Amino acid sequence: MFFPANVNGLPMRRSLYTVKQIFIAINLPSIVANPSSKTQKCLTTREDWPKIKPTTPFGQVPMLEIDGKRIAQSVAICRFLAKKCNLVGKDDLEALEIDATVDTIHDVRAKLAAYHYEENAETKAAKLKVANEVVPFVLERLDTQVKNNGGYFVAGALSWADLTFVALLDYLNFMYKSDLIEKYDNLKALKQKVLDIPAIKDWVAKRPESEC
Ligand SMILES: N[C@@H](CCC(=O)N[C@@H](CS)C(=O)NCC(=O)O)C(=O)O
Repeated sequence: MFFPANVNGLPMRRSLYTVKQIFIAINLPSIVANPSSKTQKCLTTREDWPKIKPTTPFGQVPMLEIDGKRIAQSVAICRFLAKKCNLVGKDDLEALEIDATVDTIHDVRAKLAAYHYEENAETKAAKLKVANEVVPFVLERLDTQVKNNGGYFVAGALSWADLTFVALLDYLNFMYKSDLIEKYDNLKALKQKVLDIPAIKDWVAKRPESEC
């Protein structure tokens, strides 16, 4: 379950689901068997949120429901689903590198969100200054990481770190108001490779408009 916006639910949605508004995915076996398939879902709208909020574990979405058990936290949910789809590397060390990359991507997201959602003009300018320093520093290193790993973030194979990065890019660009990867050829190639995966290509062509 998540909002129809390019926020925390996006990596889950882009890799695994098609969705119109907010939904509860309840048929995990079918997601795992066919990640690009439409799953059983319970559609609702943003207006329903005040009613749904108290029924979620911590008053937030995204939320995954399996066999009546409701679980919060997008990164934990993505990691769980990635395990089911063999996107977590082939050993613990690769899994660690993938986790670390996902955390780094979310650090960038947090810096940009801190700037984007700040309302005080002076504080916003200070947060933009921080973002302007941190973002290129990190992207440069992520670009080199992809270059050194056969075109993916870890061990020359697609992982949920690659999906997380590409899934969040639109949202990151929206917050930063520019194309973050314009100068980074390896990240651009990675983006294209992920977007060319047939199930993802199909989803991107059909997905509903995001609210942001
Ligand atoms: N750390 C959580 C953050 C979740 C979060 O911020 N959810 C927002 C939407 S993206 C939300 O549910 N907002 C509605 C509310 O708090 O009432 C995650 O990654 O899942």
